[in-house]
Amino acid sequence: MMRKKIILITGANGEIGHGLINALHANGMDNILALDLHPISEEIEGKIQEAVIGNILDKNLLEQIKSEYEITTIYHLAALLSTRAEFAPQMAHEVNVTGTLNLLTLAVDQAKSQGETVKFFFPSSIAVYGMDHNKDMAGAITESEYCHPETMYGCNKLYCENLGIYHANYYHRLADDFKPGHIDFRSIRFPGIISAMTIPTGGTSDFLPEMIHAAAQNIQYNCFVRNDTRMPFMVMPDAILAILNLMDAEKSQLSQHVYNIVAFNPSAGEFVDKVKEYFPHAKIGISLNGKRQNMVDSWPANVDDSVARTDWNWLPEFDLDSAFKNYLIPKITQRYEE
Ligand code: AKB
Repeated sequence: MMRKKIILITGANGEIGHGLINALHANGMDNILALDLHPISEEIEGKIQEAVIGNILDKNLLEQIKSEYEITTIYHLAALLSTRAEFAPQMAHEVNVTGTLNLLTLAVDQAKSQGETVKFFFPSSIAVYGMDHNKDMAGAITESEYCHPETMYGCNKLYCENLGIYHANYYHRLADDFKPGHIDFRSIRFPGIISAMTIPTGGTSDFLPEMIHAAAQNIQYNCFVRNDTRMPFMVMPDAILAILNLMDAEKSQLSQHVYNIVAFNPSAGEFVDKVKEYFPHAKIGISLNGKRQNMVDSWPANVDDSVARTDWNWLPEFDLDSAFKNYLIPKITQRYEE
Protein backbone atom coordinates (compact mmCIF):
# COMPACT_ATOMS: atom_id res chain seq x y z
CA MET A 1 0.00 0.00 0.00
CA MET A 2 1.31 3.44 -0.94
CA ARG A 3 1.57 5.62 2.15
CA LYS A 4 0.15 9.13 1.88
CA LYS A 5 2.61 12.06 1.90
CA ILE A 6 1.62 14.40 4.69
CA ILE A 7 2.62 17.26 7.00
CA LEU A 8 1.95 16.34 10.65
CA ILE A 9 0.86 19.09 13.06
CA THR A 10 0.45 18.18 16.74
CA GLY A 11 -1.51 20.47 19.07
CA ALA A 12 -3.41 21.60 15.97
CA ASN A 13 -6.22 23.21 17.98
CA GLY A 14 -3.85 25.48 19.89
CA GLU A 15 -3.23 29.13 19.11
CA ILE A 16 -0.16 28.57 16.92
CA GLY A 17 -1.83 25.54 15.32
CA HIS A 18 -4.75 27.69 14.18
CA GLY A 19 -2.51 30.39 12.76
CA LEU A 20 -0.19 27.91 11.06
CA ILE A 21 -2.94 25.82 9.46
CA ASN A 22 -4.63 28.97 8.12
CA ALA A 23 -1.32 30.16 6.65
CA LEU A 24 -0.34 26.80 5.12
CA HIS A 25 -3.80 26.49 3.61
CA ALA A 26 -3.53 30.01 2.17
CA ASN A 27 -0.21 28.95 0.61
CA GLY A 28 -1.87 25.98 -1.07
CA MET A 29 -0.67 23.35 1.40
CA ASP A 30 -3.51 21.34 2.84
CA ASN A 31 -1.97 17.88 2.86
CA ILE A 32 -2.05 18.24 6.64
CA LEU A 33 -2.66 15.58 9.27
CA ALA A 34 -3.85 17.43 12.36
CA LEU A 35 -3.41 15.69 15.70
CA ASP A 36 -5.05 17.00 18.84
CA LEU A 37 -6.58 15.76 22.09
CA HIS A 38 -9.90 17.29 21.09
CA PRO A 39 -11.94 17.31 17.85
CA ILE A 40 -10.45 19.79 15.37
CA SER A 41 -12.16 23.16 15.61
CA GLU A 42 -14.66 24.09 12.93
CA GLU A 43 -12.58 27.03 11.85
CA ILE A 44 -9.70 24.84 10.61
CA GLU A 45 -11.28 21.48 9.87
CA GLY A 46 -11.93 22.42 6.23
CA LYS A 47 -8.28 23.38 5.77
CA ILE A 48 -6.68 20.02 6.54
CA GLN A 49 -6.68 16.62 4.87
CA GLU A 50 -7.16 14.46 7.92
CA ALA A 51 -7.67 14.75 11.64
CA VAL A 52 -6.70 12.34 14.38
CA ILE A 53 -8.02 12.82 17.90
CA GLY A 54 -5.53 11.40 20.34
CA ASN A 55 -2.60 11.81 22.67
CA ILE A 56 1.06 12.21 21.70
CA LEU A 57 1.83 9.85 24.60
CA ASP A 58 -0.16 7.05 22.95
CA LYS A 59 2.52 4.95 21.24
CA ASN A 60 -0.04 2.73 19.48
CA LEU A 61 -1.55 5.79 17.87
CA LEU A 62 1.87 7.00 16.72
CA GLU A 63 2.61 3.49 15.31
CA GLN A 64 -0.63 3.65 13.36
CA ILE A 65 0.28 7.09 11.98
CA LYS A 66 3.73 5.79 11.10
CA SER A 67 2.38 2.89 9.08
CA GLU A 68 -0.28 4.89 7.25
CA TYR A 69 1.56 8.08 6.28
CA GLU A 70 4.79 9.27 4.74
CA ILE A 71 5.51 12.31 6.87
CA THR A 72 7.66 14.97 5.22
CA THR A 73 7.50 17.61 7.96
CA ILE A 74 6.45 17.67 11.61
CA TYR A 75 5.32 20.80 13.41
CA HIS A 76 5.26 19.57 16.99
CA LEU A 77 3.18 22.23 18.74
CA ALA A 78 1.46 20.19 21.48
CA ALA A 79 2.59 21.30 24.96
CA LEU A 80 1.48 22.34 28.41
CA LEU A 81 2.30 26.04 28.83
CA SER A 82 4.25 27.52 31.70
CA THR A 83 1.64 28.28 34.38
CA ARG A 84 -0.10 24.92 33.94
CA ALA A 85 3.28 23.17 33.89
CA GLU A 86 4.31 24.78 37.17
CA PHE A 87 1.17 23.50 38.88
CA ALA A 88 1.35 20.00 37.33
CA PRO A 89 5.10 19.43 36.90
CA GLN A 90 5.00 15.64 36.49
CA MET A 91 2.32 15.82 33.84
CA ALA A 92 4.17 18.70 32.13
CA HIS A 93 7.33 16.63 31.96
CA GLU A 94 5.38 13.72 30.50
CA VAL A 95 3.65 15.79 27.81
CA ASN A 96 6.43 18.25 27.04
CA VAL A 97 9.44 15.94 27.19
CA THR A 98 8.21 12.36 26.64
CA GLY A 99 5.76 13.67 24.04
CA THR A 100 8.56 15.43 22.15
CA LEU A 101 10.81 12.38 22.31
CA ASN A 102 7.94 10.29 20.88
CA LEU A 103 7.60 12.71 17.97
CA LEU A 104 11.36 12.79 17.34
CA THR A 105 11.32 8.97 17.32
CA LEU A 106 8.49 9.05 14.79
CA ALA A 107 10.60 11.43 12.68
CA VAL A 108 13.58 9.06 12.87
CA ASP A 109 11.43 6.06 11.86
CA GLN A 110 10.03 8.04 8.95
CA ALA A 111 13.46 9.22 7.80
CA LYS A 112 14.73 5.63 7.91
CA SER A 113 11.82 4.13 6.01
CA GLN A 114 11.75 6.89 3.37
CA GLY A 115 15.53 7.30 3.13
CA GLU A 116 14.75 11.04 3.09
CA THR A 117 15.18 13.97 5.45
CA VAL A 118 12.25 14.78 7.71
CA LYS A 119 11.93 18.43 8.76
CA PHE A 120 11.00 19.00 12.41
CA PHE A 121 9.79 22.31 13.84
CA PHE A 122 9.81 22.77 17.60
CA PRO A 123 8.43 25.89 19.30
CA SER A 124 10.73 26.71 22.17
CA SER A 125 10.31 29.70 24.47
CA ILE A 126 11.97 32.56 26.30
CA ALA A 127 11.19 30.43 29.37
CA VAL A 128 14.50 28.63 28.71
CA TYR A 129 16.20 31.68 30.24
CA GLY A 130 16.61 32.27 33.96
CA MET A 131 17.74 35.81 34.64
CA ASP A 132 18.79 35.23 38.26
CA HIS A 133 17.72 38.79 39.26
CA ASN A 134 19.73 40.34 36.39
CA LYS A 135 16.69 41.07 34.23
CA ASP A 136 16.99 44.86 34.41
CA MET A 137 20.73 44.98 33.80
CA ALA A 138 21.21 42.26 31.19
CA GLY A 139 19.82 44.06 28.10
CA ALA A 140 18.89 42.00 25.03
CA ILE A 141 20.31 38.56 25.61
CA THR A 142 21.64 36.10 23.02
CA GLU A 143 20.75 32.43 22.59
CA SER A 144 23.72 31.24 24.61
CA GLU A 145 23.34 33.47 27.68
CA TYR A 146 21.38 32.77 30.88
CA CYS A 147 20.20 29.30 29.85
CA HIS A 148 19.30 28.36 33.41
CA PRO A 149 15.49 28.00 33.43
CA GLU A 150 13.65 28.56 36.70
CA THR A 151 10.39 26.86 35.64
CA MET A 152 9.41 23.28 34.77
CA TYR A 153 8.25 24.44 31.33
CA GLY A 154 11.56 26.23 30.71
CA CYS A 155 13.51 23.11 31.74
CA ASN A 156 11.34 21.00 29.40
CA LYS A 157 11.85 23.37 26.46
CA LEU A 158 15.63 23.69 26.90
CA TYR A 159 16.06 19.92 27.18
CA CYS A 160 13.88 19.29 24.11
CA GLU A 161 15.93 21.76 22.07
CA ASN A 162 18.94 19.63 22.99
CA LEU A 163 17.08 16.41 22.15
CA GLY A 164 16.28 17.85 18.72
CA ILE A 165 19.90 18.87 18.13
CA TYR A 166 21.06 15.43 19.27
CA HIS A 167 18.74 13.71 16.79
CA ALA A 168 19.83 16.06 14.01
CA ASN A 169 23.58 15.88 14.59
CA TYR A 170 24.60 12.85 16.63
CA TYR A 171 21.98 10.10 16.50
CA HIS A 172 23.51 8.59 13.33
CA ARG A 173 26.62 7.64 15.26
CA LEU A 174 24.80 4.67 16.74
CA ALA A 175 22.23 3.92 14.03
CA ASP A 176 23.61 2.33 10.83
CA ASP A 177 20.47 2.90 8.79
CA PHE A 178 20.28 6.59 9.62
CA LYS A 179 22.35 9.33 7.99
CA PRO A 180 23.52 12.67 9.39
CA GLY A 181 21.03 15.34 8.40
CA HIS A 182 18.11 12.91 8.23
CA ILE A 183 16.36 14.97 10.88
CA ASP A 184 16.39 18.65 9.99
CA PHE A 185 15.58 20.17 13.39
CA ARG A 186 14.63 23.87 13.51
CA SER A 187 13.38 25.77 16.51
CA ILE A 188 12.34 29.27 17.58
CA ARG A 189 12.40 30.58 21.14
CA PHE A 190 9.10 32.42 21.06
CA PRO A 191 8.37 35.48 23.19
CA GLY A 192 4.79 36.01 24.39
CA ILE A 193 2.39 35.92 21.45
CA ILE A 194 -0.75 38.03 21.09
CA SER A 195 -3.47 36.82 18.75
CA ALA A 196 -6.59 38.77 17.86
CA MET A 197 -8.45 35.56 17.04
CA THR A 198 -7.71 33.24 19.98
CA ILE A 199 -6.98 33.53 23.71
CA PRO A 200 -4.16 31.47 25.27
CA THR A 201 -4.70 29.08 28.15
CA GLY A 202 -2.22 28.12 30.84
CA GLY A 203 0.60 30.44 29.84
CA THR A 204 2.26 33.13 31.92
CA SER A 205 2.58 35.69 29.14
CA ASP A 206 -1.22 35.55 28.93
CA PHE A 207 -1.64 38.91 30.72
CA LEU A 208 -1.32 41.01 27.56
CA PRO A 209 -3.65 38.96 25.32
CA GLU A 210 -6.17 38.61 28.17
CA MET A 211 -6.06 42.37 28.77
CA ILE A 212 -6.80 43.43 25.21
CA HIS A 213 -9.50 40.79 24.67
CA ALA A 214 -11.21 41.89 27.91
CA ALA A 215 -11.03 45.57 26.89
CA ALA A 216 -12.56 44.78 23.49
CA GLN A 217 -15.49 43.11 25.28
CA ASN A 218 -15.75 45.90 27.86
CA ILE A 219 -15.02 43.42 30.67
CA GLN A 220 -13.03 44.25 33.82
CA TYR A 221 -9.50 42.76 33.74
CA ASN A 222 -7.18 42.39 36.70
CA CYS A 223 -3.61 41.95 35.55
CA PHE A 224 -1.64 39.33 37.52
CA VAL A 225 1.77 41.05 37.21
CA ARG A 226 3.07 44.48 38.24
CA ASN A 227 2.90 47.44 35.86
CA ASP A 228 6.68 47.58 35.48
CA THR A 229 6.89 43.96 34.27
CA ARG A 230 8.63 43.83 30.91
CA MET A 231 9.18 40.90 28.56
CA PRO A 232 9.38 40.34 24.79
CA PHE A 233 6.24 39.89 22.68
CA MET A 234 4.98 39.72 19.10
CA VAL A 235 1.64 39.31 17.36
CA MET A 236 0.50 36.00 15.90
CA PRO A 237 0.92 36.89 12.19
CA ASP A 238 4.62 37.56 12.86
CA ALA A 239 4.98 34.29 14.80
CA ILE A 240 3.54 32.41 11.82
CA LEU A 241 5.66 34.39 9.34
CA ALA A 242 8.73 33.41 11.36
CA ILE A 243 7.86 29.70 11.34
CA LEU A 244 7.25 29.73 7.57
CA ASN A 245 10.44 31.70 6.85
CA LEU A 246 12.62 29.53 9.06
CA MET A 247 11.19 26.32 7.60
CA ASP A 248 11.65 27.64 4.02
CA ALA A 249 15.24 28.75 4.55
CA GLU A 250 18.02 26.81 2.82
CA LYS A 251 19.71 24.60 5.37
CA SER A 252 23.10 25.98 4.33
CA GLN A 253 21.96 29.45 5.49
CA LEU A 254 21.33 28.28 9.05
CA SER A 255 24.23 28.67 11.45
CA GLN A 256 22.30 27.26 14.41
CA HIS A 257 19.23 25.12 15.16
CA VAL A 258 17.53 27.42 17.69
CA TYR A 259 16.79 31.13 17.21
CA ASN A 260 15.55 34.05 19.32
CA ILE A 261 12.99 36.38 17.78
CA VAL A 262 11.19 39.47 19.11
CA ALA A 263 9.06 42.34 17.82
CA PHE A 264 8.47 44.64 20.86
CA ASN A 265 8.79 44.52 24.64
CA PRO A 266 6.42 46.91 26.41
CA SER A 267 5.98 46.86 30.18
CA ALA A 268 2.50 45.79 31.32
CA GLY A 269 1.83 49.46 32.20
CA GLU A 270 2.88 50.70 28.74
CA PHE A 271 0.56 48.11 27.20
CA VAL A 272 -2.31 49.34 29.41
CA ASP A 273 -1.70 52.88 28.06
CA LYS A 274 -1.81 51.56 24.50
CA VAL A 275 -5.03 49.63 25.15
CA LYS A 276 -6.59 52.80 26.59
CA GLU A 277 -5.73 54.80 23.45
CA TYR A 278 -8.24 52.60 21.62
CA PHE A 279 -10.57 51.66 24.48
CA PRO A 280 -10.55 54.77 26.73
CA HIS A 281 -13.10 53.20 29.09
CA ALA A 282 -11.19 49.93 29.53
CA LYS A 283 -11.44 48.70 33.12
CA ILE A 284 -7.97 47.39 33.98
CA GLY A 285 -6.85 46.76 37.56
CA ILE A 286 -4.19 44.66 39.23
CA SER A 287 -4.54 41.42 41.16
CA LEU A 288 -0.99 40.21 41.71
CA ASN A 289 -0.17 36.54 41.53
CA GLY A 290 3.23 36.09 43.16
CA LYS A 291 3.97 32.76 41.50
CA ARG A 292 3.27 34.03 38.02
CA GLN A 293 5.12 37.29 38.74
CA ASN A 294 8.20 35.25 39.74
CA MET A 295 8.04 33.32 36.50
CA VAL A 296 7.93 36.44 34.34
CA ASP A 297 10.65 38.04 36.48
CA SER A 298 12.89 35.08 35.63
CA TRP A 299 12.44 35.76 31.88
CA PRO A 300 14.48 38.38 30.01
CA ALA A 301 13.21 41.91 29.40
CA ASN A 302 14.44 41.58 25.83
CA VAL A 303 16.26 39.15 23.55
CA ASP A 304 18.83 39.63 20.81
CA ASP A 305 17.47 38.20 17.55
CA SER A 306 20.29 39.36 15.28
CA VAL A 307 21.30 35.82 14.22
CA ALA A 308 17.76 35.13 12.94
CA ARG A 309 17.88 38.47 11.08
CA THR A 310 21.15 37.53 9.42
CA ASP A 311 20.59 33.83 8.74
CA TRP A 312 17.02 33.76 7.41
CA ASN A 313 16.13 37.46 7.08
CA TRP A 314 13.80 37.52 10.08
CA LEU A 315 12.02 40.87 10.26
CA PRO A 316 8.75 41.37 12.12
CA GLU A 317 6.05 43.13 10.14
CA PHE A 318 4.51 44.77 13.23
CA ASP A 319 5.98 46.98 15.93
CA LEU A 320 3.81 47.85 18.94
CA ASP A 321 2.06 50.81 17.25
CA SER A 322 1.35 49.08 13.96
CA ALA A 323 0.35 45.86 15.77
CA PHE A 324 -2.45 47.80 17.48
CA LYS A 325 -3.42 49.98 14.52
CA ASN A 326 -3.24 47.49 11.68
CA TYR A 327 -3.84 44.09 13.30
CA LEU A 328 -5.12 43.89 16.88
CA ILE A 329 -7.75 46.63 16.89
CA PRO A 330 -9.37 45.91 13.49
CA LYS A 331 -9.43 42.13 13.99
CA ILE A 332 -10.46 42.07 17.65
CA THR A 333 -13.21 44.64 17.12
CA GLN A 334 -14.55 42.60 14.23
CA ARG A 335 -14.29 39.38 16.28
CA TYR A 336 -16.53 40.69 19.07
CA GLU A 337 -18.97 42.42 16.75
CA GLU A 338 -19.81 39.10 15.07
C1 AKB B 1 3.86 30.85 28.25
O1 AKB B 1 3.53 31.91 28.81
O2 AKB B 1 3.95 29.76 28.83
C2 AKB B 1 4.21 30.90 26.78
C3 AKB B 1 5.67 31.14 26.58
C4 AKB B 1 6.28 32.44 26.92
O3 AKB B 1 6.33 30.26 26.12
N1 AKB B 1 3.45 31.89 26.13
